[in-house]
Formats: sequence, structure tokens, C-alpha cells
Amino acid sequence: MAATPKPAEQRAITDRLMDLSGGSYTPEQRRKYYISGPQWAGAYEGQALFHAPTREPIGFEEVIRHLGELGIRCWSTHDSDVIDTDDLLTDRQWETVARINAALEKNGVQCSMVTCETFFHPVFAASAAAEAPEVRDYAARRLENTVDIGHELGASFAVYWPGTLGYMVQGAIDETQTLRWFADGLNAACRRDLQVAAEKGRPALKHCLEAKPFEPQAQIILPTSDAMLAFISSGLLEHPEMVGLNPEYLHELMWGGATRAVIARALLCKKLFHFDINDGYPLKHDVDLGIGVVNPLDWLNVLVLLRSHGYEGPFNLDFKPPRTTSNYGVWKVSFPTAVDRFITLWNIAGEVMEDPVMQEATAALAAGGGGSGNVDDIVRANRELLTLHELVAHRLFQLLVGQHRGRVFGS
Ligand code: GLT
Ligand code: MN
Ligand code: MN
Repeated sequence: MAATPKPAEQRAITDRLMDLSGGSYTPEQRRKYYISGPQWAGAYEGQALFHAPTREPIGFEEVIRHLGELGIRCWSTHDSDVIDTDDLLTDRQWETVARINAALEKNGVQCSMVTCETFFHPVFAASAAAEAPEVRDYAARRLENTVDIGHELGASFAVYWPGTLGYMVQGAIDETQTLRWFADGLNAACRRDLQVAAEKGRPALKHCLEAKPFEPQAQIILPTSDAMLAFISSGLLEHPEMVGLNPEYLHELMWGGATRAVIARALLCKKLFHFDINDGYPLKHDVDLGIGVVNPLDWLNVLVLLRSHGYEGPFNLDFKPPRTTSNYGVWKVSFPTAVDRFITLWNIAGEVMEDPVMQEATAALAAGGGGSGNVDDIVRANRELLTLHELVAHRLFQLLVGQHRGRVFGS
């Protein structure tokens, strides 16, 4: 009977099978893409309401070192991921910020984005826009402070996921008032940003709102990217031009949306600033799987849209390595494979755009069938052309699996 492999031998199995799998890029190739690795993803220990942690804690020095080694050129963080809540807003936070800057420099990694945690700490139980003025005042100071930290770390983006902006039971709050208070917090952050950016001679940050339709509240006041767009143009923001979106791929699937159509609406409004990339299932909770393991074809379509519209913002790997993956596996398997699937899909999207079948089909559809003004004529003139919709879907599948290069599976 074969001996059961010890942990060190199990790692050797992982290493060998990763080598056999192929399809990976070098750190230099990965560095060409504007990809960021969040502190909270690298350090996620596998815990949840029904889950105890399965991995050991790790700090920012280790996360940043791994990102540098893998060629993930940016890092993103919440204020409280790296600084104890008790140290925030005190001089002690600057010691940590200095250590972060040293780690970033040592490993050739940049901080692209900072985000203020306004959902985890008990003070935010009723959200950052709670009824109690002292909670809102504290939230505003945390938001301003995150802007300060962002400038100190050289970030270009600030993200806001207002997790607890909602309720379990209705009636106690007036939603219109809550939204006004929520806007007050963002206004404070933007005002501070303009001041610090001027002092430091740096560009202002891009402030990005992230929606999630449920969790951790039962009902969310700004549940979708579209709701965020409406909020940005509601007149409540002092600087709506500084505020845009950080949609998350899975959060739009969670309410049953087509993420590609959500992205299209954000692009039209010129508000697609930042993008959280991951994967999961429609109408389920926030499983945050690595990009492309569930919906590779849908992802391909999203990336075609982004490439055709010249999106140049960051791709933030907001996934959670599964709790069945070890600490070793997080850096050996989770992160490199997530990045490499993204790069692969990005390049397939380039092939889609250049594919002669796709080009001819879409051009023929756009030219139309040339029917006269009579409605029956128009229908008749376009009937054969519309078959191309299905042909295009098939062609995208072929491009995804490499059949456009003549590859045939089986006989
Ligand atoms: C949390 C959330 C993510 C957000 C993070 C930024 S925190 O993990 O589920 O989608 O992007 O606040
Ligand atoms: Mn996210
Ligand atoms: Mn998520």
C-alpha cells in the first residue's frame, strides 16, 4: 500500500502538477498588466459565519513580498487590514505606513488603491451613515484619514464598499436621510483629497463606489452599480466628477444582472474607474472565486467590451482563495493561476477583436438587410442575417477553447 504523503511531499505534488498544467506567464509578463492583489485576499484565513479559519495569519510584508515575486505589480488594502483600529488616527499609524512603504519599495510593488473599512468594526453596526452623529463624525475622520494614508502610500484610487448601509429590519431609518449622511462622508473625503493633493503636488485620488446587493445586511440601500450611478448624479455630492465606480464582477451576478451590460452602462457614464475581478454564481452569496473558474465565456465577453472601449484602469483580484487551499497553495496556486487566467482571457479577447469571422458577422449585422420602410419587408430582409447572433456565440466558444486555431477534440 502506498504511504500517505507527508505535507512536504504533498507540496511536491502541487509543484509538479502546477508545472505539468502549463499556461503560466513569467513575472515580467504579468507586470505588464495593471493588476492589483488585495491585502485582504492574500491574508484571508478562510473564516466565515459557518467556517473557522483554515490558514495561518500573514502580514503585509509577506503579502507584498509574494506579490513582487509573482509579478503582480500593485497592492491594495483597507486601512484596518494593516493598522489596528486603535492605532488609526494616532501617530502610531505612520510607523506602519513607513514600514509598508519600505516593503513596497523593497519588492518593486506599488500601492494602487486604499479603502476604508466601514463595515467590520462594531462602531459601524448601523453603518457609517448611522443616526448617531458621533458615529458619522468618526466615519468622516476615518475616511479623511484613509485619503491621507492613500497619498502617503502613493495610491491613485480610493474604494468605498458601504457594506452595512442597509438594515435587517425596516422602519427605524429614513433612507433619504441615510443617503444624505452617506454623501456627507464622501464629501469630507473628496474635500480632504483636494487639499492633500494640492499640498503634495499629487493628482487627486479617484473615488470609487462599490455595490453589493446583499450581505452583510438583509437589505442594502445602494445595492447595485446602477444605484451607485444614480446616487453619484443625485446632486448630493459636492464633487461628482471625482466619484465613479468600482464594480465587482460577482456582485452584479448576485442580483441576476449581466455584468457586461452593467459595465457598458458605467462606460457610457464615464464612471468605470476600477474593477474588482473574480467569479461565482448568479443569485447566490459572495463566494469570491478566482476569475474564470465558473464563467470563462462570460468573462471573455466582459473583457472584449473593456478592450474595445480602451479601459485602462486597474483589475483588482478581489477573490478569496478557497479555504481548502493551504497557506503554501495561496501563493503557489491561487494567485498565479488567477492572474494567468486573467491574462489568458485578456489575450483571447484580443483575438476575438481581430477574428475575421467575428468581424464579418458583426459588420454584416450592422449593415442590416436593406428592407424598405414596410415592416414585413424589414423583417424579411433581416431574417437570414439574424442567424449570425447564434453563429457569433458559437465562434466565441471556439475562440475560448482554441478551435479557431484548428484544434479538434476527439474524432
Ligand atoms: C469585502 C467586500 C469586497 C470589497 C472589499 C473592499 S471588502 O471583501 O466583499 O467586495 O471589495 O472594501
Ligand atoms: Mn469587491
Ligand atoms: Mn465579492
